[in-house]
Amino acid sequence: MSIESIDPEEVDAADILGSAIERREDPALLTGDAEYIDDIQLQEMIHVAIVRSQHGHAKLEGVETSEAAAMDGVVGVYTHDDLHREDTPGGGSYSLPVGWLLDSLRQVDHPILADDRVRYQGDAIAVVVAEDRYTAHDAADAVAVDYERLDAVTDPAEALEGDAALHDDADGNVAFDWEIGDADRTKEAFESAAHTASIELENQLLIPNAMEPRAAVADYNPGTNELDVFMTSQNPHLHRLLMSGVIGHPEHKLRIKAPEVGGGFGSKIHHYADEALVAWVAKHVERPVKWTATRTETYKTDAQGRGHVTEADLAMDEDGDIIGLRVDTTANLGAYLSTFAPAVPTYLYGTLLSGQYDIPAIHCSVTGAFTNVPPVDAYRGAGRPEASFVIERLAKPGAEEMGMDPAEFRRRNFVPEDAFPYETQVAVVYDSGDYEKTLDEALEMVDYEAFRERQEQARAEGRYLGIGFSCYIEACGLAPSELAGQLGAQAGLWESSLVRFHPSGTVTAYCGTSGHGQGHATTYAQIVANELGVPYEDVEVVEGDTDEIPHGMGTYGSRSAAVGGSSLVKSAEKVVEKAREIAAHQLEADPADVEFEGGEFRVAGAPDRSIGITAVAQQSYLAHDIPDDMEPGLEATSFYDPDNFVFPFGTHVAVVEVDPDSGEIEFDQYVAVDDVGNQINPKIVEGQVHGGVAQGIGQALYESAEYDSNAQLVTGSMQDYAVPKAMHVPEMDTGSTVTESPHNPLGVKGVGEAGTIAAPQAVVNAVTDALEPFGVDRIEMPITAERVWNAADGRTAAD
Ligand code: MCN
Repeated sequence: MSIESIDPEEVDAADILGSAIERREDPALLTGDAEYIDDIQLQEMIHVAIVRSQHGHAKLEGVETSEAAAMDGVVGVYTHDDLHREDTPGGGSYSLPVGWLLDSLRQVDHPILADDRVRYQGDAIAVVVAEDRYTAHDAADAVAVDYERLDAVTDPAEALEGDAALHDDADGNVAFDWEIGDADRTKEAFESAAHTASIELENQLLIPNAMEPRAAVADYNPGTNELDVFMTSQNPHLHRLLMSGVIGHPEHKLRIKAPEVGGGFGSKIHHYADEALVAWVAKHVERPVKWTATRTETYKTDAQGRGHVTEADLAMDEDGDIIGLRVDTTANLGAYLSTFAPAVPTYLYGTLLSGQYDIPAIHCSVTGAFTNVPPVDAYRGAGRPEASFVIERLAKPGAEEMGMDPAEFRRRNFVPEDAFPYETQVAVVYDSGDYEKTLDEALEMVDYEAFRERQEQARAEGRYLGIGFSCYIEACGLAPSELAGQLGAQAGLWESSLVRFHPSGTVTAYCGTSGHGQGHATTYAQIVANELGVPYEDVEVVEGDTDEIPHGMGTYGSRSAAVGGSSLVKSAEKVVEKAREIAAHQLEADPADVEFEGGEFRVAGAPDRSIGITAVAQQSYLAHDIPDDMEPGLEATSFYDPDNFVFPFGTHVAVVEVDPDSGEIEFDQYVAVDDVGNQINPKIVEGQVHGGVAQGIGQALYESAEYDSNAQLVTGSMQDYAVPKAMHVPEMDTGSTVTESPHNPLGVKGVGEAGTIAAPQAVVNAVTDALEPFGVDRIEMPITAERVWNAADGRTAAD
């Protein structure tokens, strides 16, 4: 079941919002006409290669650059001492910033180029600049680094035992201790519980896999002191702010532009050392500079995701009502604190542990651990998949403990439909929801009644079918600034836009988000065309360039529709209000009597007295027939800062068949019913769910960043790190319900991370359900054939 996309010309203007029109960005992406960072060619451009640590943890005894520097075509070789000098702008610190602060956070220095110690394989040591990329890489190989190896640790729980101390300022490798909820109340709940269920989980480290590796082109003009940086960014304005501080260049003389970046999945939100280094080099050598990471380099240095080790317990009363949840997590933060890292396993995790359930007592404690892996930060879902994984994995043994059907156990514990807005015990207020509705639709789509019979029959034939549920919730539409401020964020979380009519009547909509695959050029044009009543084709969308767009907070946390889209509505409304005054002036009516619909202003009660908004736009620039006190032109800027997150939700159900002999897992069905509020474009929503589920299945069955005992990455290429291919991803049956968010003008909730948040536990629950006759209740992700085989090996099916 898949939604057909529609040619926008076949859609009535009045129906453009909510139509499944084709993505306008696809032709360029599919024909090679789109411009990525690596396509950028500038005159006199030179190339950078970064010398990286070969070891997971080592002291630097010496870095010998003379041979590399003497090679033909090498422009320069720079190490820590060249960058981090007292007389360099920025005071020579060049430490990378951390945007979110926690009370107990141990701030550690993160130099752009390592000083006397490297803390993960891939830590940057030196930068080589050469006339071409090949020479740069050859010269990088010629830099001789003298290492003294140190003990390394990659497992966060082991790191806390004090192995391999990473930072002088972080005793026992503890980055922070954090808790949320009510410990006493939760203790009492467990003391009074009639039943409990427990689980131990690992949520493995994942490597994001964007199509274009991280890359940057920097161009400095010494005459104007202007520094242009084209880079794989999800977050140009914030990167401009942070980079200006890191390299000491004035923010207003720094331009960050993100053309097509090949996706990001969160990995391009953070401020990395490498892009700042490229900017520094361009300024230092006064020539345009390009750096494109090799695939292996991105595997070793992109911020990774997840990395949790968790113990969790559920307390129930005698009827099966959940009365308490206790969670204890150790989170891997990698070698240094990445920009948003402290927020991910805390505020984006602990606050979502209540899931779709009405749980009266919750307590969660999290310890962040430094380890010898790259910094760990946001990866699609960022904290919310980990939370959903805990509660939805726990719901299975919870139901079993009660002898209840897993769907019914969930249903009886759902936050009821009439309880919204619902304040959880972990500090968030769910905006709206109807959890039974998505469950019911999913049960129908999967034909649950027939399934248990099918399962019985299959078992009798020696075939093992399993069903897994995931009733997920997430918080997205990342804003509001007030809340972010309370949580220690060092930036606001509003979004800003500018809607501009040109004199000919066409429109450009500028938005501070920075789409990188989500179809914003299409959906934003739908929003603006609908608000202004102009043809969809006449609206152009511009994102991702700090020189063109006044302000912005970027794209992550599935915020663009709810926050960016709402900002566009607000700007468009301001445009309409100004246009109404011009129309009233021209129609010789009171603005209060002028109605606006479908792009036409009409005098109430006199439908023949009307003028279209494009004609008004033209008049606004001619400026000789507008109200006296009015400035010419027709455009408006707005900042939109909502009251709350939005809370999309849904039910995903996986049905798998597991062969305990070969360990193979095959999908029988995958049903996804998501509620993302009103849908601007159902085809794009479906595409986002498909992509997200594929990544979630990737985590459940295939992907893992694996390190050896020396912290060497052993899954450092696409041959070893198993990103699922099309044949690994099942046909999905997608459905949806609509529960509007009450607090944004579009009534939308985000969808960009929904599938990734929902899928892993649906699959793992399905596999454990299939293996239930073998007594298997725990199996770690990725569930490889070997793991299945080992789990079931030697056991006999009870039936
Ligand atoms: N949309 C809609 N109706 C809704 C909600 C959203 O039509 N009710 C549309 C939006 O207008 C937008 C798209 O769906 O075109 C996604 O919107 P939203 O959920 O607001 O998410 P963002 O645009 O902010 O995207 C961020 C999100 C995240 S956090 C990750 S990670 C992610 C993702 O999007 N990375 C992606 N999807 C990705 N898709 C691609 N192709 N590549 C990535 O790197």
